[in-house]
Amino acid sequence: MLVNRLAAALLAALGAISLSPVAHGEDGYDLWLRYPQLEGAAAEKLNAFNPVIATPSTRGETVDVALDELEAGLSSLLGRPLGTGSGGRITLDCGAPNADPSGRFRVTGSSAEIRIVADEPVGCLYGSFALLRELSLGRAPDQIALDEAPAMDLRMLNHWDNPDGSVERGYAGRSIFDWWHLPRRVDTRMIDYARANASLGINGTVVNNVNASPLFLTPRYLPKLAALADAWRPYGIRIYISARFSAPRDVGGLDTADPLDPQVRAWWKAKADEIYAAIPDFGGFLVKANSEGQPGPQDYGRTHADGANMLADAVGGRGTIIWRAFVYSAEDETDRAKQAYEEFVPLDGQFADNVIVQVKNGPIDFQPREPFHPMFGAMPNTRLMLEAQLTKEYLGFASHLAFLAPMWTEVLDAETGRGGDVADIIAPAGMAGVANTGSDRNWTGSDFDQANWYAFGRLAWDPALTADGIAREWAALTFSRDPAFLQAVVPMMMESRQAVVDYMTPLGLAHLMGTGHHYGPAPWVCDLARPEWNPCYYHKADARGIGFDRTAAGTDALAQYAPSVASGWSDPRTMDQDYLLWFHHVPWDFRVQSGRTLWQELAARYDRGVATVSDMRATWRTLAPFVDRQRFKAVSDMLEIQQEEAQWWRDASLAYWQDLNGLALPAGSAAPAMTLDEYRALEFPEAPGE
Ligand code: GCW
Repeated sequence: MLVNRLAAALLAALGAISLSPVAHGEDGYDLWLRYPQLEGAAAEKLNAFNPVIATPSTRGETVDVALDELEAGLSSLLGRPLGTGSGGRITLDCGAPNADPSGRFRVTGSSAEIRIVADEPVGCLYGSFALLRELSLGRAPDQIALDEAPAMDLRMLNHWDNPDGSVERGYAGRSIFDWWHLPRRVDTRMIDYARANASLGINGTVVNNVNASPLFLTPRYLPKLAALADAWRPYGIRIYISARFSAPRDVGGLDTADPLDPQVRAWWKAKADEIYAAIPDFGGFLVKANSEGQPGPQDYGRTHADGANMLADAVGGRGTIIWRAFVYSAEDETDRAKQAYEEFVPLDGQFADNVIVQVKNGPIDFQPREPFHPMFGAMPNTRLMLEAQLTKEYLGFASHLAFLAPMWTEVLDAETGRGGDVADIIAPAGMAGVANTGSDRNWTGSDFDQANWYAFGRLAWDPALTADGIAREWAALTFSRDPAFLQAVVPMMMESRQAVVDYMTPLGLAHLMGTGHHYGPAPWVCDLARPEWNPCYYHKADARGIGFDRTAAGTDALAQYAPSVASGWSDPRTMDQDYLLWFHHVPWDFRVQSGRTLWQELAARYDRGVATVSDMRATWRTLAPFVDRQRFKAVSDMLEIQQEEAQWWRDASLAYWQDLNGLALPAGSAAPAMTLDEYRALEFPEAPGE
């Protein structure tokens, strides 16, 4: 096989023939757990080792799952069933189950044995997946030496799935949770979902939307939730639900949800007891309160801490309350980027021990690029968790290829100036990712969006991993281990997110997407009811200049950062230009660091974004020999859409800015294909996810 490929590559290089794609098709369902048969030296080494799984002395559901994974994965890598007689022994020493497992494991290989040692069974499961990953990547058994423990306790997905099967901001079909048939029927997808998560170390799942239906707190849903909890328990995954704060009123028969009201407190306590009776390891509640119309403690003149602590009291030592800091209000004239900090930082130290405050990566809302949220580091006496968004609400849905690990490492590595980088600040709590899964056969709507699920899990396990290392691993596991493939696909993935920034919101611009669905450019929208719904609120462009002044002369949002950080962003001439228009309003003829005027630089960045997408397409075209026909075509089709839409973003944006500033396009920059009015008239009634 390898020899054939080399020969084919040589001939292709000579221009003698064109390569035909790998013939068989794959639909992507198996994610990064495909374990295709090893070839070459890696196959020889594993065959020489000839793995035989030794039956561990202590068994249990999690150890059994680990054994199943090893058996299936190893035989798939070998292309034959495992032997039972003599051979290289794989031994598991898994400790005893523990309510609060560390997840730690060690995997060490020699020519005669691979040992998986863990503090408790789930560590053995993680170690088994890690071993399979190493072998899949071509590592020889006697070279395996892993000693790992997760950097943070909570590594969770947040699903924005609704009881009717729709998914808010979901671009991969319908919900994977079949509430209609649960609890009687637990779809096999629920097991494959758990396998995928466990393979990354993800240990918690919130199954319903933060814009929560109170249904999840009714007796009708309890058996459904319990059935999922039972299915996922062997995989080390605890179930959580989003709780609607007004549930005592909505479904509890009370006339208030005031967190200080004794009847309300008693209702939540009884509700928690009822849940724990059915699901002893229930994780807890995630709450979106007093944000975007959701009910919350402020409806009763109480604080976020009052609300969170009331729920924390109800679950007690049994679980965790995850309280979201994504709050903003139309009545408040304050810069939206400042509101969460202003509401929460004064409450530092007031939250109960089992409360975690969950903070989005940036201060606005999952934009292609935002500076890190100023709350990180500003609440030393509160556990803060990072919320990332896997589903690409503002980055082209599942249609555009954008690998998000570079975005997340940018945030995790950001120095807060107040006790470490963001990864340090969140270490005592964890990371949550808004899931991108759906009923589509490939789970995530596009093959490359699987990489974002993978990357999220890997970074929550170890935020020190590099984005390109993760890309390489994922691409090798998902498509091909061939070095020539990886050499081309990894750089393509690595530049993809910056490309989106360039063609959508270059130089620190943000929130210019279409109203409601958030797809496509709409920088011209200025007349929506709430000020901060309008792109114009964010770009503040007019005939003279563009950008949001967040310095002391403007909203002074900059002052929410530590002085050492704020000073780095205070001078538009010397600062990182990627955040320029986030923090500053500058004239169109402002000189940026490249020596160009701002207007020229904007045009250059849009053009660069479009050009990168063309390059990505060209790269992908060369990769047909390494990818099965079905997934090759699926990715090609998406890249074609992305290229057209990158151009659309660039053209429509430039047409609008030009309409404001009256400037000619810089030399060499092509005129938009349509008029501004034509771009403004475009509508997308079928856009998914709203
Ligand atoms: O990103 C915005 C989305 C809303 C979402 C909200 C939130 C779940 O547009 O759809 O609601 O954020 O994070 O609460």
